[in-house]
Amino acid sequence: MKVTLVYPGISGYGFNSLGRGMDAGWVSHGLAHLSSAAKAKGFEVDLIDLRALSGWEEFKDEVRKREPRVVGLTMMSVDYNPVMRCVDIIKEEIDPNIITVVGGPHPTVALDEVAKNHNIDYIVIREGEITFPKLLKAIEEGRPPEERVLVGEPPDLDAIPFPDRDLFLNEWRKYGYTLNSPEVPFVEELPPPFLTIIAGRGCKYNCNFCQPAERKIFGRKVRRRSPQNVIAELKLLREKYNFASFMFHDDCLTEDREWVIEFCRLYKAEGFTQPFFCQSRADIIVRHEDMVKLMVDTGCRGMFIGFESGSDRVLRFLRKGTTREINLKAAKICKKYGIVIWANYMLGIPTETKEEVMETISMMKEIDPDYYSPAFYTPHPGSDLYDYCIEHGLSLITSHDQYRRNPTEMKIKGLDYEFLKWALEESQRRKSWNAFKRKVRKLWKRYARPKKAARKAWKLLRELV
Ligand code: B12
Ligand code: SF4
Repeated sequence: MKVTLVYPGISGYGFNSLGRGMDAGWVSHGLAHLSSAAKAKGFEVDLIDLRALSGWEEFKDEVRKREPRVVGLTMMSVDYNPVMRCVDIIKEEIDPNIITVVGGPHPTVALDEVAKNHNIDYIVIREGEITFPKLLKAIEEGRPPEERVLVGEPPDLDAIPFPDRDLFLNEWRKYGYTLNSPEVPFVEELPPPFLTIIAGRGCKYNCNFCQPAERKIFGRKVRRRSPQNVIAELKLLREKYNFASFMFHDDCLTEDREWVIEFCRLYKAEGFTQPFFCQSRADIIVRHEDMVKLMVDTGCRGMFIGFESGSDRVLRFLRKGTTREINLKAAKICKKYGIVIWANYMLGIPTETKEEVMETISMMKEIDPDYYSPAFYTPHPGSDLYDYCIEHGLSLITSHDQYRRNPTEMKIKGLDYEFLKWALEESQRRKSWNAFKRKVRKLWKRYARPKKAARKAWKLLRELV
């Protein structure tokens, strides 16, 4: 039976956006897992990636050409509009007999809203690797389930097939994706061929701008693949793509110290030297400096860290479990071991005062990260802070397209966004001395000749004083 999966991620860059880094050049592990699970049960699976298309007419042509029996669509909150448009087109303009199935974070956290669209035949909440192939089988055998909402069974992560990256690569190649890399690299420290990998699901922390969404999708207990299973996938990926770097997508890879230590041991033992990035938390970095050092010795080149705010009151409000001091200490440790810092932080958090925003600015100046990733706080459905914003009438969001953590739109009522725009710029302005040090380091790298780099640095210093 023919199954077409749809990746709808066009809310950021729109159609024709394939290959533009992060949002438009990475695979969806959710769909890649559904694909391998369905293929393992004998189904024929292909993909329509809206990012590769020129517009809705091409989407219609593609669906007609592929003649699927079932179309499966994944959906974050931000994907709501394109997904609704897809199912309406499929049912109303192409063939009402095609069976439509949606799943992913948004149907899981906002089921009632999604269920309103009767062009959706089935909604799978939570995880799909077991339930989706079962549903396909039932449809194939002519005994489709009567209930419309199916609760996905959580799979044993070591028992499911590895994600089907070819689902994306083969499709992208038809649209001229020529990069010899499974996914699009995004920082100079991670050279191509680059790819992303996931070692586990869920997060044990309780930040109010994120939870309980993660728990609703993946359950209360974090599940991690065994280090052996991840290494086995990496070995396969090395053979297949000869990758030069990769990144872990896990919400917080470092939360399980024993896991990290064993992974590092195996990574080295298997002869891997490729650099990688992962996501971590400031408190973990401070608590486990020895683990951080081990990770660096193994190949970890950078960490995504959610510093969020420079105000202790705001960090408490966010239930972040860290403090400004911990944030600063973590940054110091990263610098000590040469870990590149990708700093996530937010401005415009409900209840935040201008003084507290200034504290975030001063913290960012001290942290002096390699990459700034600021956001105007966005209330994401499924999180407690979203509910707070709704209860207090604070959300300015009028379309699902706005559920992005971008720093360009007003999201919360009553805040001075002119000030926040200034704060955004100011938070990314480095102290002169830090800027100088960075330039010298860059020159050093570029010229790799001490005398020439020193001459340029001297010139720079004279300009500075
Ligand atoms: C990697 C990641 C990204 C990457 C890559 C996204 C991609 N191409 O898939 C990048 C950085 C691009 C990204 C961007 C964003 N992300 Co993001 N991301 C993640 C992260 C960390 C991992 C996603 C993942 O692969 N999970 C593992 C897979 C296996 O799980 P899954 O995708 O949920 O799929 C399973 C089930 O949901 C279900 N399922 C999913 N789809 C379908 C479809 C069918 C038919 C069925 C049956 C089942 C099913 O089965 C799958 C297998 O079990 C998650 C958090 C998390 N741990 O999941 C956040 C997360 C999904 N992102 C989130 C957000 C908010 C965003 C952004 C809006 C942030 C922003 N920058 O503004 C953007 C939007 C991007 C877009 N669509 O335009 C939120 C979504 C919350 C919500 N209410 O929608 C999450 C949950 C993080 C959080 N806790 O807040 N993201
Ligand atoms: S923000 Fe990060 S650390 Fe906090 S609960 Fe969400 S995934 Fe976990």
